[in-house]
Amino acid sequence: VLHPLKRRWTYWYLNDDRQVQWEDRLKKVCTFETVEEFWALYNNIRPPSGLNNTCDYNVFKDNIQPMWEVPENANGGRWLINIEKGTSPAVMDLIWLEILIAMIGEQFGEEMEQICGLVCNVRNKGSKISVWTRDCNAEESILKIGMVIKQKLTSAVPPKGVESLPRPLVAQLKYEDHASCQNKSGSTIKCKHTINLVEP
Ligand code: M7G
Repeated sequence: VLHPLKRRWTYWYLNDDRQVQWEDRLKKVCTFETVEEFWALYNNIRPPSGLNNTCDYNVFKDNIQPMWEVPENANGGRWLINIEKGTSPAVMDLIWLEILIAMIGEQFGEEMEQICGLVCNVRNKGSKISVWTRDCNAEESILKIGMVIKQKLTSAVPPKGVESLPRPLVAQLKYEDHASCQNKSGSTIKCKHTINLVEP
């Protein structure tokens, strides 16, 4: 018996071929709509920590392409988790899997409508994991989504073979809109919301 997910999702890979345009580096890996199809895929591909520098993974709702230009993302933004350089690979992979399972398992409740997908940018300078949402002005939804991410990162259980994890897994989540990421001049991205996972 297969266990259907509420919706179909598509897993994408951005390769590290810097000779070609960004759009041409982006490839669909697979579309899945059952729990079993998800694990069959997940267990057969490298975790984010196994990707080369400059590669990305994206898992998006089946009808949404993982790029700024499409209407579902044009006015959107992202909850961003900065994975500091030097973070253990197990921590990055766990953050990715926790949020991925929360997303395809519909753990964001009514705010699922705001969610477009999940991205991991693997970068030597520090990787990034982000949840892309549809409307960067939907304050209430954005904050609810942020609180679910916070809760997932607080309760994540280490996988077998990983004895100890930093608690919390990361210190902070930041929400920023895609428009200001695209026009970034230096490091002046305005961050619209912040959630701290550690008490100051
Ligand atoms: P990034 O991968 O988001 O962050 O953007 P990074 O600076 O940490 O690598 C890097 C570059 O990839 C951007 O400056 C764009 O040239 C290209 N790029 C990234 N995204 C998400 C898009 C997109 O959605 N559409 C297009 N056309 N280019 C993108």
